[in-house]
Amino acid sequence: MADKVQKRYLFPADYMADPSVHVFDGKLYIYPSHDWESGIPEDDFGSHFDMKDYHVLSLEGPDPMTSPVKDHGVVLRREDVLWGGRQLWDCDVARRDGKYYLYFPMKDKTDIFRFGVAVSDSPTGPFVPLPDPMRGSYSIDVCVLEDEGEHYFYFGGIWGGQLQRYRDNKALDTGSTFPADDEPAIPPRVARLRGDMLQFAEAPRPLVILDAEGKPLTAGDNHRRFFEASWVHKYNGKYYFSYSTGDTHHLCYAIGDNPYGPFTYQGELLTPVVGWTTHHCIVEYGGKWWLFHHDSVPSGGRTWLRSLKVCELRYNPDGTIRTVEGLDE
Ligand code: FUB
Repeated sequence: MADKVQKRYLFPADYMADPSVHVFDGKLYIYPSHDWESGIPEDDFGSHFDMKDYHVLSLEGPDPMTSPVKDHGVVLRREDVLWGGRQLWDCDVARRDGKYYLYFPMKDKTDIFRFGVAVSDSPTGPFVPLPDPMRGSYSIDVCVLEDEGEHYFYFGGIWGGQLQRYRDNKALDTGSTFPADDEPAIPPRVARLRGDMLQFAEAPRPLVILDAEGKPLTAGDNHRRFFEASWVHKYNGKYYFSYSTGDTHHLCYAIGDNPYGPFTYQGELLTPVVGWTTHHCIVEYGGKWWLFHHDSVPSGGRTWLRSLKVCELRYNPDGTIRTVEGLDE
C-alpha cells in the first residue's frame, strides 16, 4: 500500500527533470536535466529528449515544500563540449577540495553516449568542460556518492541509454545484445573516481541486485530489474541503491553493506507517475529525508516535458522505505 503524501512542484517556470540534489555548506542545490520542445518525434532511443543545456537551481530557505527556488541560469551548453554531439541527459555534481565537478552523459559525434566532466569553483557554475570524455566511459545516468573520502560513480541505462551494447566494459561487435529472460539482468556499473575526480580510478564493475533468495534479478523480471536512473544514499550505515525499472515505470531500491554491493532488492519507493520516465534522488536536509523526482502532469502528459517535484520520504523502523504514491489523484 502506497502513502499518499503532499508534493510540491519545485520550478513551474520551466520544464526540468532527472534531479540530482546535494547539500553543500548547508545549502541545497538541484542539478536537473533541462527539457524543451525540440519537435523531435518520440522513439525507443529517446531521441525526443534532445536537451541542449544545464541550469542549476538552489533552495533559498529551510523547507523544500515551501522555500523559494532560485534559477542560477545556464551553467553548461551543448556547444561548449568539444567532443560532444547531442542530448545532455541526467547529470550529477560532486565536490572535492573546494572544486565542483559536473558529470554529464552526452552522445559524441558518432552518436555513442560518453561521460564528460566540467569543473567550477562554485556549486552554481558556470562549469568548464574538459576537451575529451572520461576514458572508458559509456552509457548514461550518473550518480556520484561521496563516502569516507572516496567518490563512487554509478551509471548505466538500457535501451536508449545503450548499456546493452557493452560486456566487460567493451563495446560488443554484435551491437545491442539483451540476455534471455531467465538470465541475469544487465547490471548498472560502479567505479571509484581518481583523486583528481577527472577519470575512473578502476575499471567499472557490475552492480548486482539480488532477490530475497540471493539470486541476481533476471532480465525478464522487468517489474524489478534495473533499467536506468541510479541513485545511492546511506541511511543508518547501509547503502541504498535506487533506480527506475523503465518500461514498467517503477522506482525501486535495494540495500547493501558497501558501495559496490551486492544489493538486495527491497521494493518500490515510488509508484508510476504520469509520463513514461521516472527518475529521482534521495537526500537528507533539515533533519528529514526528501524524494526529488519528476512527472509530466503540468505538460499534459508530454513525456519529454517533465516537471520537478519533491515530497518527504519516510522509513519504517526496520530501515525499509515507505512507498510513495506517484499519482496525486
Ligand atoms: O532525461 C533523459 C532520460 O530520461 C534520463 O537519462 C533517464 O533517466 C530518463 O529520465
